[in-house]
Order: sequence, then C-alpha cells, then structure tokens
Amino acid sequence: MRKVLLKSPHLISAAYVALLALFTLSARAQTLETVRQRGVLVCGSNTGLAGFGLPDDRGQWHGFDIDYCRAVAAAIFGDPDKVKFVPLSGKDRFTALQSGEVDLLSRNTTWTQSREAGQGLLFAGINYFDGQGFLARKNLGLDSAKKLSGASICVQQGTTTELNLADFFRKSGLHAETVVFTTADEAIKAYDSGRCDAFTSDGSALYAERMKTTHPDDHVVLQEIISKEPFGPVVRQGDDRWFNLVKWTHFALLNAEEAGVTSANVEEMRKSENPEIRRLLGVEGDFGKGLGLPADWVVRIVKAVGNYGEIFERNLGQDSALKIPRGLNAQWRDGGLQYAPPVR
Ligand SMILES: N[C@@H](CCC(=O)N[C@@H](CS)C(=O)NCC(=O)O)C(=O)O
Repeated sequence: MRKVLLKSPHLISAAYVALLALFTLSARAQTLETVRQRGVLVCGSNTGLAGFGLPDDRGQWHGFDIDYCRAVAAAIFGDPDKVKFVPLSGKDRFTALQSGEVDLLSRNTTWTQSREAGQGLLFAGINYFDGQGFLARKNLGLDSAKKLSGASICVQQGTTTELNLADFFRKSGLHAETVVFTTADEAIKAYDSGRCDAFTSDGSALYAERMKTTHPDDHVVLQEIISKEPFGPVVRQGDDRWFNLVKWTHFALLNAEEAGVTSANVEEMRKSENPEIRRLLGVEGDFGKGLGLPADWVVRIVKAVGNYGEIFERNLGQDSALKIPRGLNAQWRDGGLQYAPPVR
C-alpha cells in the first residue's frame, strides 16, 4: 500500500507542486531579508513623469514616487541611495512586481479592486489622491469635456485612464475616437502634433505633460474630473511583514508632518517631551522592532527625504515646477484626506 502511494505519479506531482508552492511562498515572504542580502532595494518607477519619477542628465532619479522608495531604503539601510530604479510602462508594471523583478512598485499607480483581488497585489495606502482630466487646445474654445463629442483623444495603454475614458463617453451617450499609445511620451507628442483634439491622463500628469508640448500656454485643462485615482505604493501579496514595512513608512511620513517633525529639526525633536513625538522617533518604546527595523527608523527616513509635506512641496507643490496645490492631499487637520493611524 505504502509503495503504491509513493509510486503514484499523481501524488508525486501533487507533492512536487505543493513543495514548489511552499518554496515560492517562503521566497515571497522574505522580501526584507532578500533586500538586505542584496544590499539594495529594487523599485519599479515611471519611465519618466516630472514630479513623480524622472531621471536628470546625470541619471539621478527625482520625484514624489522616487522619494517613497528612498524613504524605504533609508528605513532599511540608513541610506536613501541604496535603491535601484527600474523604469516600467503602464502595461508592464504589474508583471514586474508579480514576477519578483522589483520589490516595490512606486509609480503613480491607481488602487483598484481588480489590481488587488485578482492580480495578487496589495496597495500600502493612498499617498496621492488624484482624478482624471483632459487637456485640449485653447483655440477649440471648449469649456467642458462633454463638448469633446466626435473628437479624437490620445490616451496611454494599460492604464485606468483608458478604461475611464470609455466609461465617460458611455455614460454621457457621446462618441469619441480613442487613439491609444504604449507610452505617455508617444501620446502627448501625437496630441501636440495635431493627431488628437485632446489628451487625457491623471490630473497630476496633465501638469507635467503639458510642459512637454511645443507651446504649453496654447493648451487648457478642462474643468471635469471624471474619476477617482487614489495612488499608492504596491507590493506582492503573501508577505505581510514587507507590506507592513511599506505601509508604515507611508504613515511615518504623514505622522512626522502632523507632529511638525522635518528634515531640518528631526535631531532637535528627539529631545521633545511630547510622548507622540518620542514614540515616533524611537526615543520611547521600540516601534521599529515589529517591522524588523531599528528604533530610530523614522529619524532615518525624515533625515533622508523629509516628511510627507516636504516630499510633496519639493516634487509636486510650490517648490517644484508643477505648483500643484495640496488640495485633497492636505493633512486631515487642514481639511484634506491625508490621515495616518497613531504610533501606539
Ligand atoms: N494612474 C493610472 C495611470 C498611470 C499612468 O501610467 N499614467 C501615465 C500618465 S501620462 C504615465 O505615467 N505614463 C508614463 C509612462 O508610462 O511612461 C493607472 O494607475 O493606471
């Protein structure tokens, strides 16, 4: 009986599959260890979107999403430069994360149901609340996207943008010609050259893409916001520890801003008598431990990249070329939606 069982090809292959699954699971559950052994975090980024992720002339990456990767590297290594950026198109980004090519995806990516329940991914929070809009030539005199009936619209493939556009026209009972491109560069160039009457993307990207047109002042952003685009860093399912580390890095950035802890005053703030600040900065209690990090992990982060507000203003806000107002991304106390659970 025993012999028969052992020899059954079905059972052997079932055992093999189970072993393989176990191996894959444990490999996936070890992201922090893998990153530590490798000595560098591998982060999936945009191919080039001003404000979110763009390399400069020397190949140095800058942007809001880039700083999130640098924050995670600072927490793990005490060094924000220990990151390798892998530029990913809208279409390829999820496969790169699923296959393990990147540890983390930080690329203006919208949290949707099917990207989580369906593609084996998890969003670690919402670090930017956005919505989809349209860019059109001023001389068309459009005051509303509804007037785009019969127009041609340039859009990028593999994005929620493409799907929302179809919904918008379906809901409005209007018709438009959708012209799809693999990259944002191709889409905006085609629009600029006159191939399309309008260009659509996330509101934040419209600011950046308009700067790529030959005469930015000839184009206007239409008033409608046609969707909810909550962006956040994405990880694979199956590694709760890694998920927590990325999620609490985001919350640490928000909590630091809320507590008034900045890159300029973080050392001074370690002497604060405020118990919330003492816990956040690891002076009291050890809240890094449960994440596999040292007690001063938040100090490391804030020293390296600043708090959430500093990251926002430097890359997207008043200290950047884009000048995007905080809007929904203001702290909850200032009437925005950004809110982090407490360190307790
Ligand atoms: N947030 C949307 C859209 C993301 C997206 O890919 N946006 C364009 C904006 S133009 C982009 O970043 N393109 C840059 C590229 O793929 O090179 C999503 O997650 O699907």
